[in-house]
Amino acid sequence: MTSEMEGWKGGWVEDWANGWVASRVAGMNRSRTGLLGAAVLLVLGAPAREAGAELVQTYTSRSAFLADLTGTQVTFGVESLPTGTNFASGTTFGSITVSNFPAEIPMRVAGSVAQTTADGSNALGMASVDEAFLSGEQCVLAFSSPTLAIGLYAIGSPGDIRAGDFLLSAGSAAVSNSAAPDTVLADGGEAYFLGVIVLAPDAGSAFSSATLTSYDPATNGLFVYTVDDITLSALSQAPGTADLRVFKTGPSEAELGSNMVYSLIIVNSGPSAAWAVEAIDPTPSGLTFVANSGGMTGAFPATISIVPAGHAVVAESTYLVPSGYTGPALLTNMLSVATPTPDPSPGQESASCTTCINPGGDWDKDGLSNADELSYGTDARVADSDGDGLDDGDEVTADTDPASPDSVLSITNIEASAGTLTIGWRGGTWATQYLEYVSDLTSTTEPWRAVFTNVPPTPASFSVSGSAGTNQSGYYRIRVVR
Ligand SMILES: [Ca+2]
Ligand SMILES: [Ca+2]
Ligand SMILES: [Ca+2]
Ligand SMILES: [Ca+2]
Repeated sequence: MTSEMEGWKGGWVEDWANGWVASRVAGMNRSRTGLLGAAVLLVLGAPAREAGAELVQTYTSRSAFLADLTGTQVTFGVESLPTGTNFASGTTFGSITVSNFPAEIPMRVAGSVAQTTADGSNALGMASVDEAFLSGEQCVLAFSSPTLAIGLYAIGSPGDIRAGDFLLSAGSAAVSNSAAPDTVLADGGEAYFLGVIVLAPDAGSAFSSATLTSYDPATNGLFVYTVDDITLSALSQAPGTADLRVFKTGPSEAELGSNMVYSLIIVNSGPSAAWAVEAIDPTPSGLTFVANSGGMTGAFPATISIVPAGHAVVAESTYLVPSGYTGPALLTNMLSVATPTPDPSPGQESASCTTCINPGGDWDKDGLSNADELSYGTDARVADSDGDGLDDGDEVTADTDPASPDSVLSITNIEASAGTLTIGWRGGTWATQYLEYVSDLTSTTEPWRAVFTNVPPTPASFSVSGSAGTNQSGYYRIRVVR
């Protein structure tokens, strides 16, 4: 640790000799015994992310935080007091009451033009020689009304702050700083942004206080920092509503071994932002998910933290149709969205797209292509879809319904009575039906010959009786031609 402290000190403390912040060594010299122990306790008591925290978005970028904010914003940076003013823990400024730990040392308005951030040159510090908080100390903010968003800067000396030195907790959410500052100020001070926005706010999710904890001096060494640009939003704001609708388009046909690309659009017609929008799009049976791109990345379900009113999320979804595809010929792929934000006009939160796979194939070898099977409503993987004994393709030839067992070409009765033979059959309407006869089924020389021709349109049931050709013993069959 010593070498690291010397590393950042080189040439910099001199530059900052009159600045608002002192070195890590100065911090160590401050007479605050017992702080290290207190700091350890704070670590143990630090709030962790809880289940359900997906309804909270955390930020380490102030611009990203501001972009997601809705509602009235309040920014506080002790600009109302002159630089150098001390004030006691528990002082209220407008809607914010500021407390510090340890409370016996007053807070101080630190200020330097070179430290200017969004709200001016003042910052919140402590009434010590360096006018700053020391690691292990914390700043507690209490709000006069339920709050749904808070963001602030914790500003450290150049090179002094490491990832995890700060933790901002609000309600059930907590966010700690990353290694890189969000912005570097004119004098080299490094500003780490920490922000929390409650998504899909309801009565129980707002918070009334937030705590900035700085901790782990045992690991990270002592450091000092100030607090600035405390931004609150959505004070007492009623939850909004968002009219979401989704669109999905894709190829009408796809071949085995090829990729399919779907276009997905999620539109929020407002009036408010939709929070924590979850896009649900299960991979259809038989397909292999390849990738999402655009406004959604990663596999489904995909969560979009916010869709502002009047905005759309546009993405592309790619799937592979494997060469050994075993799914249905008519493939349906559905996208639906869910958000805790109420929808004033529900009913358009899902959209599906259908595709004929391998339209020219005849997987069940019943004489119907996959595309034809779709048009007839038959199963592309079952030759006799309706189980009536005739394959789908043969039924189409006979002009019977391949999807109905009640419609089939079949001889229904052969009766001999008083020397008269009656032969009845049923079939379709638009195929020419030939009643054919052979006297000896085992003959290799006697051809089947037509003894009666039924010309379309043919009735659903028909019979012949007693004519010369149909009144002889032997074998009969019905042949159809279209
Ligand atoms: Ca077929
Ligand atoms: Ca079939
Ligand atoms: Ca059939
Ligand atoms: Ca049928």
